Amino acid sequence: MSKNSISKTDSKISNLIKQEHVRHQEGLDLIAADNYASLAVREAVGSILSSRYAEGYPGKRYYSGQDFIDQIEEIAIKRAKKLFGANYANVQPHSGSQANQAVYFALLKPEDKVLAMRIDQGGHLSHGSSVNFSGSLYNFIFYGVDKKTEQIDFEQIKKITQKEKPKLIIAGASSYPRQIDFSKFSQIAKENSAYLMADIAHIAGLVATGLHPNPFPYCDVVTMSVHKTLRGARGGLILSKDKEIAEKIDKAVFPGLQGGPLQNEIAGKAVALKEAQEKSFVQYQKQVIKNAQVLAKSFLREGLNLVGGGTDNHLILINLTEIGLSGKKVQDALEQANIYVNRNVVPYDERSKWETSGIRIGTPAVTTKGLKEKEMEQIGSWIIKIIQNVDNQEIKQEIKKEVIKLSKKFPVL
Ligand code: DSN
Repeated sequence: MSKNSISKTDSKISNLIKQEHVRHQEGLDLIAADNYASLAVREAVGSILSSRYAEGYPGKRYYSGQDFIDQIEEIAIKRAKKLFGANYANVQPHSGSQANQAVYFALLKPEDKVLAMRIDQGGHLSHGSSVNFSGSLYNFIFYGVDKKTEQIDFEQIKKITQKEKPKLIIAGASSYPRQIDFSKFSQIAKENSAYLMADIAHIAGLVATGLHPNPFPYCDVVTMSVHKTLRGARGGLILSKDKEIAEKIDKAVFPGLQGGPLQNEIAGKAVALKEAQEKSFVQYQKQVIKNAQVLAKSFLREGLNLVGGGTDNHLILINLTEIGLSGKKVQDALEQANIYVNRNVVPYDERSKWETSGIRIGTPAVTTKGLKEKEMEQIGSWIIKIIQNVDNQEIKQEIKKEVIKLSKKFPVL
């Protein structure tokens, strides 16, 4: 086996990694699901653990030599429980989507009814989309947001739940800019004997620091991905408060759905969960919200239409319908100026999911880089200028130069 580093053994891949790094040094990643994990997290992920197999759980593995692997997983579990106030944690899911899959596999039978947020109203692919395993295997029905306020419509949820009696209700979203009231969901779930699951993938960092209400004690199960606002290694996490549910979930993750857990990612999750308990992490999350609110205000000042009227969290969804531009058009125009966002459907969108009528903008990654209110004002004005001059190459090139200058002042590791 070669002992040389990647730059010597595989120059193609090595160069592409370097170019991706330069792209981040010279650009602004405003994709709401993105973030930059710390060097410590990345060291854990790139460690010798990436080559290990460890099917099973701590103390009950199918291979020998698991002393240290067990200790790492136990630490990750302990930290996850402490941070979110849960009684049980499974840190093995390879992703947030697989965490959701495991909960469905544990609590449902094929064809069982599940109530979730519709994808065009803010929900997620794994919450019953017809093109996803969830929508194929289970009988998903949907709630949405109120047409006027664009906030979760609890009256609608109550009515649908009473009529349809779903076995599971999902509270959670991937493009919802407002706080989620888990207590209201819980009341409806309890009255109708449904399980309640919160998918906090996007807001996990805010929940961990008390800047968004905690789904516990209201929910039976909580899923998340660890690498968004929580700023950890890539992967998923499942928390629960009930022993019986936790045992079902453990069986669903392994041997139900996954084989060998990614122990390197579990070590990365453990490191991130420690970082999330530090005071500086609370400051970071506060800045994530402040930065999103500064951006939101700058858009509102220019008369842009924001879904839900603004933001309480790390993301903003601009509805471009009145301007007559598609999300794709604006996403591509911003990319030409090294500003990265993703196009997103908006409530009651008439465009396809490929084109969309919205763009989703998030602040976790740029906040990790160290950008604050002043820079967000500047970025807001660039985004507005590009939306107003979407086909003007000269303006986009001018802004690109400014973006590179700004971005270089805030290097990423
Ligand atoms: N891909 C993530 C997002 O963009 O929200 C969801 O899994």
